[in-house]
Amino acid sequence: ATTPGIDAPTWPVEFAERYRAAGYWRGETFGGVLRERAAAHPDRIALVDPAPERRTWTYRELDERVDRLAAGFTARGISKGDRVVLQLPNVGEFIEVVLALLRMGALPVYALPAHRETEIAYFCSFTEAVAYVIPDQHAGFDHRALATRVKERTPSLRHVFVVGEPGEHTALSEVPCAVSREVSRKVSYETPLPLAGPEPHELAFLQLSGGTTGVPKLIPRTHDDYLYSLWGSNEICGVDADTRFLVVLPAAHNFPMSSPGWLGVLYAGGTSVLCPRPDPATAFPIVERERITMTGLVPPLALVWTEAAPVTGHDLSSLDLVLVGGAKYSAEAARRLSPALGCRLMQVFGMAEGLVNYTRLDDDPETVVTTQGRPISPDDEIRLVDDAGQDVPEGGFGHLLTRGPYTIRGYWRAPEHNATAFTEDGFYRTGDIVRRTPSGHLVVEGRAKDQINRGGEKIAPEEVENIILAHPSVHDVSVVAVPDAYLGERSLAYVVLRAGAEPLKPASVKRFVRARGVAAYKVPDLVEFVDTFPQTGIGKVSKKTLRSAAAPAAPAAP
Ligand code: J2J
Repeated sequence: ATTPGIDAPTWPVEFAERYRAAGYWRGETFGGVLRERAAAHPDRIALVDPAPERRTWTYRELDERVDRLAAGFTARGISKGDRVVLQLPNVGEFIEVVLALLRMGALPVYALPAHRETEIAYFCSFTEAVAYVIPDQHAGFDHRALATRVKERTPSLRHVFVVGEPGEHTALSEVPCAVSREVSRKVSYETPLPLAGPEPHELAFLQLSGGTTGVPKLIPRTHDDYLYSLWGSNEICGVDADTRFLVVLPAAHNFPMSSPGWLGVLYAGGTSVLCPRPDPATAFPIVERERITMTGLVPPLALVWTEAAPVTGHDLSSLDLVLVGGAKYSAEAARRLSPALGCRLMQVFGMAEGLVNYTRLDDDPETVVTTQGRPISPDDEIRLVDDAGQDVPEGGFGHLLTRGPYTIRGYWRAPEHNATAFTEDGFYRTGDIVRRTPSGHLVVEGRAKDQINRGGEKIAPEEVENIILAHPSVHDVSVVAVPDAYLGERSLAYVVLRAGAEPLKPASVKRFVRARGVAAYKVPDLVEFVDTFPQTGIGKVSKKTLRSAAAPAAPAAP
């Protein structure tokens, strides 16, 4: 059987058989991998949460803790296949909860710390989540009141678990189950709990897509396919038991989770260290103290680190490899990273839907700074096509289509969207415009999808447009990307006011978006009022024309 579980389109049988036969799908599960690593090297440190007080977990401790949490969740009626919306910053509890749910076969839905009521309510209702896990407060925001409101309007939501002071909800610290602790003391800790855990071909979690539509699509990943992307990444990046990886970006993002990320490091038996904030003032002392060897950054952060490293005086000599990806990294910036940080650079061009490309450790330096790498797998199929879907000549630009052993065949519960987001023969239309060098490396040249890449954070213009359209004075709106020296892109909302409406200020449009309860990075950076939009031949607003209209006037960030 190849059915990965509820409502997830999957690979045709002949592909699944091929991927197994080739050894990509090893028939492992996350729960099993953690157990095996704990048995093989129980006393190695798996995880460090350095703030506010340094906490560590050995592989044995992590495995036991995950068992107790899984048993506690089970005792509270959470079972295999249930969805649990997770919204935690980079704290040890995030890792514990993910691994506990994976062990049970319950499905984490990875919200980001920046998400607010609009996104959270949508994730909870669309996935019919039974539980929602939050911090009490984070970055000046109290998540408990939001959780109360979401719980009131979401019938499926039975539990809110809180890291810290629970208020009216349940403290996560009360969940671990004492009964299973007794069990695990009596028998050796290697003995699995009697959980109806998942099969390797079944769903592991729902990851968020960057999105181009009014609401984010959910990405169903299986144990088999995601684990392949992890060990495949480990081989390319040289991750092993001595790797000390710093999780700088939000741990729920696909990049710091899987490329090779904290899950890749766990697979290899190495150590992950959680960084509470990505700025050099927070991160550099942790790099120094924890002797960090590897990390992953988005381009704007890589710039900040490059500039800060020579002047802050921290000892970063343990750093061996920094991965940069998530948005286009300019060759000029890329050239400066290694000398400044005293480490090697690897570019990574990946996507939560699957395909991940890396430059290689033995690539010549020019390839590393000018390309975004080549795929993990020999069985990652790459097609570059023109607007009509015809293959472009070798070396030419094209729309990137891909299919392979860790690229999804469809979004979760989205048959209509899947009909256009995938070709009939199962290639995912990435929306990226790339070209391929003779060595097989991809160079990202642009984007055909309607999306803004704000320093690695993806914004779906349609989502923001729908919010602004709800403003009583607004007749029409179009949100586009404008170039930005630091973030790469920022967002600009062109607003057409209703005839006779009171004039609005840009700040009041931004305030309106913020008040609707969405992630702060989605609030338009710039707002301009116009009388009409440029039209295309077929009478639709031309985003391309709007973008080029905005480009010359766009002010550069500091
Ligand atoms: C240009 N554009 C890039 C790059 C991603 C590893 C690394 C990144 C992601 C990620 C990820 C880019 N240069 N180096 O999941 O595992 C843009 C492309 C792509 C989209 C995917 C991983 N690296 N991009 O960024 O799902 O447009 O994944 O299609 O967030 O980011 O976004 P996301």
